[in-house]
Amino acid sequence: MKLLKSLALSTAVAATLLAAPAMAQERIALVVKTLGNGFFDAAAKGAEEAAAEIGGIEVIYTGPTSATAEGQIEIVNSLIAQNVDAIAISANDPDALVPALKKAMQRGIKVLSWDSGVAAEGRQLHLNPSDTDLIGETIIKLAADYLPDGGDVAILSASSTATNQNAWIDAAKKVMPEKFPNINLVSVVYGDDDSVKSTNEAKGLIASYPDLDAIIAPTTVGVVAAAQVVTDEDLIGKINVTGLALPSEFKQFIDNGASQAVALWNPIDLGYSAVQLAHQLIEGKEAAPGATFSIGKVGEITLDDTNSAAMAAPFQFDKSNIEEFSKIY
Ligand code: RAM
Repeated sequence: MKLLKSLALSTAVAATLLAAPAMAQERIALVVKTLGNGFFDAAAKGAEEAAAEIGGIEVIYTGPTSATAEGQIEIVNSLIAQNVDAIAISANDPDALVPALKKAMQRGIKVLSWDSGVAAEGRQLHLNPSDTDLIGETIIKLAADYLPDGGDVAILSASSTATNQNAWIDAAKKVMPEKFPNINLVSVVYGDDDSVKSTNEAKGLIASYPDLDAIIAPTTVGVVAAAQVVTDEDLIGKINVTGLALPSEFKQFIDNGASQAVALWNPIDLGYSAVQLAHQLIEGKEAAPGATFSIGKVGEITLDDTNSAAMAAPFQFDKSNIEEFSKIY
């Protein structure tokens, strides 16, 4: 009997020990520009996939209700208080987050930015979705492809401090004179990745520029708002809406003709890669120029001299393939 009891006990102990590795040992916070954005929800799905694949990881998916640096600073401070193991952030501002993120790093928390970067002193590494110059060229080309004789285009961006959109817009402006000399950029406005503000900004552009041929929105929130305005104002066929769009949210505007084509990378893979990178930093891998990191099923990246790297080239979506991609993200 005694033997049986101790056998039962040791079996219970063994079971607990076996179960232990499945318990979360690493807590990785995925901090996004704003909650309620389908792009970030897709990234969070990928983050969970990576956590399940690696094992022993808890993903804390969080972000402010509007796309501001202030909201993100509050969140970062609370993550420091919770002593998470890593913070992976898509930043609303390259500089404003630096002091809070530096504090996190001083406390031993690993910090990386992804999607929208923070300045180099505020993070250990940054993961771009794609090459910045390539995205800049892509967003102009998407409009130019349907304007053989040239024309007037306007950009409806996210927030005016968003690192990623600002870098893409700069890259677009840089490539225009040489590669798209007959495309005229008349205005850049900011919808803050907020549907209502983006809708109002799109309406404002249309009212101010009656000859506008295309609206380019390099934001998944802005592009939907602009296409809805063009649809509602009966401007399909006159103004082509394009930019970076999530196929599941945007398919209806390819179907109704408000847009000819848009582009994006895989947001699920982006969130997945962010967690893969955070995990390796937690495990002690050093981020330094030239270092190669594995990003699991997505492949591998090598850090450049600013400790940044890019994931993959954007895909283009049009009538021929948006249906298929809309089922994925
Ligand atoms: C919005 C966000 C995000 C950007 C995409 C394309 O969802 O601004 O940062 O990468 O659009």
